[in-house]
Amino acid sequence: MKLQLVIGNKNYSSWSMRPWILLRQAGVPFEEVQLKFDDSDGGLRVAGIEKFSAAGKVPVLMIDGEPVWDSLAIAETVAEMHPEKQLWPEDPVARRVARSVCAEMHSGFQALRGAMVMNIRSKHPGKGMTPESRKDIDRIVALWTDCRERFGGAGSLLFGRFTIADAFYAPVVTRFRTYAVKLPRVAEEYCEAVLALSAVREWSDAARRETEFVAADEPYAKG
Ligand SMILES: N[C@@H](CCC(=O)N[C@@H](CS)C(=O)NCC(=O)O)C(=O)O
Repeated sequence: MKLQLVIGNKNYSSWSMRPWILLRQAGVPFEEVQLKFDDSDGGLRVAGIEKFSAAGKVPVLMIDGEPVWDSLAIAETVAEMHPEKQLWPEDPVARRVARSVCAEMHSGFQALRGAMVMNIRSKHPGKGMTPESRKDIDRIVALWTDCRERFGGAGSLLFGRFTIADAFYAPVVTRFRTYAVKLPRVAEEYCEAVLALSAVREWSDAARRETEFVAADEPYAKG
């Protein structure tokens, strides 16, 4: 089967980062197709996406030319294609919690996502800390702490070894670095573990090398 993952700018596209980290960290071979964000007409669009998906957003996983769109659908599809990689936790209770925390990430934390947009190559300490984003951060810290305490014993990630849940929270970890969010020890150690993943390092290094400036994703850039 031929897998192509269509992604956006590595510095900015948090949704693209999730399945890319998943595939790379799990050792699933794929071809990367990178499209760039275009905000020249005031909005944000992905130039060239219409060739891959009518939904108009990245990421898209092309499987033998057939699209799977939306990060959660891609993650479920990859897990189904590779049962041997155990991309969800093996234990049924842990697996239910892992699915729930991914769904919560996928549908929630709008305040954090809006006020602390992903921008891996930049540093904006203290920016974006509103009462609403604080509430999202507190919930994420509680959720990480619960996963680490109940299911994380066998390793340093949410469910011990690497799972889809870590891929889903990787862009939150990079945001916490960009905005220098102070965290309790368990959460800080979890961030260190995610940043040490080879796939996260590879993506972040590539993001830092990117030079495109997308104004729509740069609320804190000096004018
Ligand atoms: N729910 C989607 C969200 C995808 C999404 O919003 N992608 C952004 C880039 S990170 C995008 O393509 N934006 C361009 C647009 O909305 O036209 C997912 O989980 O994949």
